Amino acid sequence: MSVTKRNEADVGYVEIDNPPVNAIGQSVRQGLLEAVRWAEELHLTRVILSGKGRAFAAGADAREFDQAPLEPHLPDVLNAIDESFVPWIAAIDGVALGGGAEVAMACRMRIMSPKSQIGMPEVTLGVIPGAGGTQRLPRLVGLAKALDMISLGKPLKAAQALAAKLTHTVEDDPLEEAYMVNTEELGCIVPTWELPAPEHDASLITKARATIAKKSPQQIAPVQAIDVIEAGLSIPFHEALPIERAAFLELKTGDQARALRHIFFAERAAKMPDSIKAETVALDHIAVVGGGTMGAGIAYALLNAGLRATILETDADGVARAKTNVEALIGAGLKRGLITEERAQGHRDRFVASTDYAQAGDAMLAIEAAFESMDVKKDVFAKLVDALPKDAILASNTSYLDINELVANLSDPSRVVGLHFFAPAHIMKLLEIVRGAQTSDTALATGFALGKKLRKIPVLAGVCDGFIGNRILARYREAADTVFMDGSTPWEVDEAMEMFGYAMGPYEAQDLSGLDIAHANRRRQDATRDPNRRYIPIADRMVELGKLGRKTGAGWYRYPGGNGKVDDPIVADLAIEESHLAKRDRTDYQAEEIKERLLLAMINEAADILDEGIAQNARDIDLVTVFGYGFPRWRGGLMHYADTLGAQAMVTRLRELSQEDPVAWKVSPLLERCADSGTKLADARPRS
Ligand code: T1G
Repeated sequence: MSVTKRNEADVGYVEIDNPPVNAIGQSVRQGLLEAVRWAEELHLTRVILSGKGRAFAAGADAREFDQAPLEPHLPDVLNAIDESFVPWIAAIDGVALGGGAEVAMACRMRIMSPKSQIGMPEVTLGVIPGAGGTQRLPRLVGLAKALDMISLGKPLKAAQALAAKLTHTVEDDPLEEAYMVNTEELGCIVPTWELPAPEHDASLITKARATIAKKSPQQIAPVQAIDVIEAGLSIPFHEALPIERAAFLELKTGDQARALRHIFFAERAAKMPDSIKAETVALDHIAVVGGGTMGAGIAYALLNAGLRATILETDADGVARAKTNVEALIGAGLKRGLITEERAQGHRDRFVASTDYAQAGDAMLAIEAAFESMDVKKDVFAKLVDALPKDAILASNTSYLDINELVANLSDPSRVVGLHFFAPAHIMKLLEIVRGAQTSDTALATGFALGKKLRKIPVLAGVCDGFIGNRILARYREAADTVFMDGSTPWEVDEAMEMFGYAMGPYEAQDLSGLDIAHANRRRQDATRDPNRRYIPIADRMVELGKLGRKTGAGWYRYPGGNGKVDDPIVADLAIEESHLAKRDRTDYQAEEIKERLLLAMINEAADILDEGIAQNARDIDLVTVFGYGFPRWRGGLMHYADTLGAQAMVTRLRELSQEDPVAWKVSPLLERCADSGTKLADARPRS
């Protein structure tokens, strides 16, 4: 059943019942249309529309977007509601989003509960409202608010909706209130479609365009949304609807909408693999070793999830630093209004920092976020083994180190798992769950359970240098340094990747994190590096010159006065000098080739990662690249983007590049298999 209906005397009750969030699929549309006819046949005086469960309606069913639209089409259903002589009241308790909001706006009246929300997030899926939203919303809230809501996609809380006149009232029991509404009052409300469109205001349109140019560059849906809203200001409502519909239908089959839908569903599919059959250990009290930036961020994420967190440090200074760092995060949460004073106090009550490991004696999970040194981490694990219950799970937040080596001295290596958080740990959604050779299913289940509690996006990774994300990042930077060495500059490389859609290129990003981190990893890899692999020494030269990035006032760029970045000719000269020393001819790379080389380098590396089983599937690699490394969401992630290029085309180009450097550009066997079999990366699986 998707829509239920009943009447009590002359009042009709229609309920959308399509769990879990009342997505408006074909059966819901059919049910709503039938309800309009039913109410008219019974000559009801009102219909009260509600949503069963936790949502009013989450919008059109995005799973239908890859197929041809099925009748009845939502615009037609909503016109029937809006034009019916029986007035409908939307009793909203939960979320009314996208098509859900459009249904509510086709009703004569809206009543929202205090915790409910209403909004038009279509642009986050690469489309625009396709059922009258671009025309009804401006009529209800005015041009400025409508432009803002639709082009940015941010929903309104009930109180904001009331202030914007998008809801008539906010009531604890919308259903009851809808029943109590005076019939005459209801009869006086003008149907939404008959309301006058707001006056055209060029300054508002220009302002809205400037805002999206900054906030969502290169995305086409926000631009189209503004175009359609503007078109509707000067033509009758029913003439504007076909313009809206045409734009929606065209967008939903486009690359950007497909990419954004892919990520939307990939994010929700990120769960523990069915192959892992085990239960998590208790998570109510978790130890975190190390109270630095990462440790404090992890502890704060635990506190935010309502858990107890004990940070273990080596000395009193470390304890003081841990307390300061966590308190600073609590203070920031308070300042931003993300937590109340009461919740902040709750966090403080559930937080301990100590040098005494016995303070975490009952913790069944410990996460070490100590200095990135194998010896330090092994020492920490030894102390945790002594202090915690023997079946407690031990996790390492290491971003590179080999988990299998880390457990070498442990009597029970099965209890160890990698939990790779991304800084800032309480904000970044990605969590790489690293499975060592002997990691038990219980340890993995615990990692996934923690990820769910922290509302993270968990991705299972195998053990290799850098797991999934940092291994791709290392190849990305190597390709960038090679282009830089052979004929470009950091700013040309960054500009090329920003043109592709990154918020910032690899050099500006590394100036933020610090050049010393990658430098330390290169030194760690010295002993095992392939001697036949070309080594680019420029980044080492930078570290030798003390150019570590923003933190030293200069890195790949200069930051005079700590403000904006400035190109640094000294850095450009380094490459020329190193090229000369290496007797290499320099090439004048254009942006298109820079972009192609860096993307193919990452795709080829990711294909190996998938081939080796370090990642389970391409979708997980998309989640890692989008949620951990700034890959543009509207491109769908690295592998989704790769599938738009096609395996055969990529293999052909990679073979050309391998003529230049057969080691760095060795074509991934998985890509070759995909090219030979015509398989998409999305459907490719590990070799074994
Ligand atoms: N279509 C299909 N499935 C959806 C869906 C949707 N719109 N929204 C959620 N789901 C599934 C989701 O995949 C998951 O499935 C389950 O519901 C629970 O979701 C015509 C064209 C509503 C705030 O953009 O923002 O309307 O994993 O895990 O955290 O103009 O879902 O259980 O199998 O996210 O409580 C516009 C998208 C569509 C809202 C609930 N609407 N959804 O969050 O649960 S386009 C949206 C959300 C449109 C019209 C246009 C969230 C939520 P599974 P969940 P949640």
